Order: sequence, then C-alpha cells, then structure tokens
Amino acid sequence: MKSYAAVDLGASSGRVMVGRVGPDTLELTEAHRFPNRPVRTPEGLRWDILSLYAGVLDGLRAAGQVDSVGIDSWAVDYGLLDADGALLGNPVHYRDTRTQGVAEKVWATVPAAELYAATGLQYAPFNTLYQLVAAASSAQLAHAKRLLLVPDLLTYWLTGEAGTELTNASTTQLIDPRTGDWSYDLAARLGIDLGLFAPLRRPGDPAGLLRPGVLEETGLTGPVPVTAVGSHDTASAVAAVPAVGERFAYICTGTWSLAGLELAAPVLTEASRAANFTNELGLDGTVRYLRNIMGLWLLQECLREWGNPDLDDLLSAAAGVPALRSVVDAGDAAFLAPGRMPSRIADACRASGQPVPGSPAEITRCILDSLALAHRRAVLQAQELADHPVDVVHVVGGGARNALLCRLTADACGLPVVAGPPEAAALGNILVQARAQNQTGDRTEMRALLSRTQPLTRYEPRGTTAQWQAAESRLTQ
Ligand code: LFR
Repeated sequence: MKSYAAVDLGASSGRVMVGRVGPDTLELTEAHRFPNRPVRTPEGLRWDILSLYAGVLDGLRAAGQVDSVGIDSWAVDYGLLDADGALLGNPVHYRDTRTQGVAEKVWATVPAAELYAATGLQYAPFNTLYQLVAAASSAQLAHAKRLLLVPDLLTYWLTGEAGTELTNASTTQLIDPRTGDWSYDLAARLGIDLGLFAPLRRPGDPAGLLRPGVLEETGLTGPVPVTAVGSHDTASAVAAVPAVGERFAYICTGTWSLAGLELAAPVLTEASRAANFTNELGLDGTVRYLRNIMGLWLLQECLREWGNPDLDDLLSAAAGVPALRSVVDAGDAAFLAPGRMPSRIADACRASGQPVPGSPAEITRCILDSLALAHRRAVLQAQELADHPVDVVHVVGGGARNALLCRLTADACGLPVVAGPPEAAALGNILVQARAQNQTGDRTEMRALLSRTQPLTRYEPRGTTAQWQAAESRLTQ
C-alpha cells in the first residue's frame, strides 16, 4: 500500500487529499481544505497565490508522510518570473476583464478559422494566448524571463524545478493537438515568445523533490518526489471517469461543466469550430473533446447574492418547481463575469419572452434545467461531430452529488447517467502518481480500479426527450 498527496485547486477552494492505493484499494481522505478567494485590486481581479501556496504547505503537513505529491488546478492562468526566479505580481484571474476585445485583434492577424485549425481550441476570451496578447505591452511581461502555469508555479516553489505540464499547456492555445508540441508558427505570428515556457513534461514525469525548506516546514522526511499529473484539473477528472469501454460521454461538473468525449485524435473541422468544441489534451495522447458550459458557477454566484442559504433546502424546493418553465443558454459567455447573477438570469429569461423566475427556488430550477439542457446539447453534438456514439454519460466532480442535476441530465440526454466520483480530479491526480510508481497499469486498468472501489449512482432516463427538444428550440429562436 502506498499513499499520495493530491493538491487540487478549484476556483473557490483548494484541498489536499490523501489517496491510499493498493491492488484493490483506492481510498481518499481530505487532509486539508482552504478557501480560494480571488482579490479585486486596482489593477483588476487577481489570484491570491501566496495564500494558496500557504494552503498547500499546511495541507502537506496535515497529510503526513506520503510517497509522492501531485498538483492540479484550473487551467489557462500563469505567473511570471523575473531573471532571479522571483514572481512578478499576482497571477491574473481568467475572469478578469483585460481580455475584452482582444480576440478581434488577434483574429485580424490570425483568422479564427486558422487558429482553430492550428490549435483545436475553443474560443474562450481567457485562453492564455489572448491573455498574453492583452499583456503584450505591460512592464511585467517585458521583465519576465519565465512563465509558469499555476500548478507548475506551485511545483516550482515546492521543488525548484520548472516545467510546463502538457495537459494544461494544451489550454494555452499555443499547442498543436496533433503533435503535442508548441505551435511555433502561430506564436511567431502573434509575437508570443515561447522561450518563456519551461520544457514540456507529461503526466507521470518526475517534477523534482520537495526542497529541504519545504520538508522542514511540512515535517515530512525526504526524499519526497513531486510527480507531474494531469495538472489541468479537467484532465485529472477525465482520467478518473469510471467508464468501461469507449462508448461514453463525460461531464465534469463543478464551477464549470465540461461535457464531451475522450478521443484518440482531435476533431478540427469547421463544423466543430462553429460549435465551439475544444480539443484539449488528456492522458496518454488522448484528446479531451469537450465544450465549456458555465456550470454550477451560475448557482454559486446566486447563493453568494442570497447570503448562502442551505443548499439542500434550496434544491428540494427547486425540485418542486414545474420543469422547464424558462431556460437560459448556460453556454453563454455573458455569464462569465461575477456579480448580480439572479438578475442577469431573470433578464435573460425576460429578453427571450419566457416567464421570469423570481424566488430562489425558481431561479435554481431555471439554472438546473438550463444546465441539463446545455449538457444534452453538448453530448449530442460531440457524438455527431466526432462520429463517436455513446451509451452512457458519466457525471464526475462536485455536481455528481447534486441528485436533481444528475436526474435532469439523464432525462435531457435520454441516456443513463452514472454519477461519481465527486472528487474525480483528486482521484485522477492520485492514480497518475500511482501509475508512475508502477502500482496501476494503463487507463483501462485505472478505470477498472475506480469502478470496483468508488460508490456510483445510476440514473435511468425517464420519459421522452420531447420537452427538452421543445425547450431547446425555444432557446435557439
Ligand atoms: C475547470 C477549468 C476548465 C477551464 C476553466 C478555466 O476547473 O479548469 O477546464 O476551462 O477551469 O481555467
């Protein structure tokens, strides 16, 4: 039996989980959870990276002796280091407004269709490429000698070794998904210096040893290796989808819903671009062909506005609200920024001529119906665009605990939903570390271990999908 620490940083909290792995064992316990509170400074919205790093150190201390450590977090964001290796400012939050209007400038140099053909990445205003173009004339970038994506930055602080983990690098929009290498030509055309990036490493590669100072601070006894995992949280979550066979879709639910397929090769067609599907990279050269849907962010922002009422009470009240009275487009980037979410949702319903939800229960129901509808759309379109039919939808991540969301998703997709594990990102992180120590075999074996050991809930679809189709056409009209 071996133990691994998974550092898993989400948009609203970070956690250090300990995984115990044996031939028929995969147990997860939470060693430490800490808030992730972005801060609005005069310059804009920033991540409080020092408090996150302090949370990681506290978590490693709480985790106790482990055989390895792995780090995953949200994607696209980065820290810049100067020539001395010191951090230049707090990493910018992907919900910051600095990228507004930047895409149009980029497309004037490299048309959107060419960008997609080269990188396979969906349009999202926050892709690292747009962030770098937005920062092009900043003093920080001018002084930067190194760019490290968030998990790579924390790894660097833990070990002193700089690298760029590939699954997360694929979210920068600077990687060619066919080769898994940088898109040199594209970067040159946009004046982006790829020399800022440290060498690529892949999930399972060694990422150094905890520095003596870190050992001292955490009370661990060295050597403790840090292992590169799927450092993009969604890559780790997809690695932990407990699927049998290949005919499955997944939805990683949390702040975002990431809905799609695991493929052997990217889909770079014009139809795929028009549908805004992304080709991010996963474990073992796989492609995460998926769409970003606003996810439970919509509800989290409402809860914040309502003063954080009890979620279970709210969800049972929402279950009693008539279904599909009004829906919004949960894929709409208009919902990206924080603030005023209940009234933004009400406005969207009013603008599309639907009944305007008023009470928290009605708004919650509108959000969950809208998410299920967006899940349906993504699952159907992904199968069609990739010519890859599925028999089942796996819901992993925090939303797997939300029975109403899982049930509505099964009904909307007209497919069984298998819900769980909720801590998929941490489990994927741990399994890659275990594999690096030869404790598990390939992806199929990892998934078999998950389905043997993790409690899963199955939701069979009810009724026909006619009312979902009707809601869909209401939305597209
Ligand atoms: C989910 C996630 C998504 C990414 C978004 C922003 O946590 O990593 O995959 O698109 O956050 O980084």
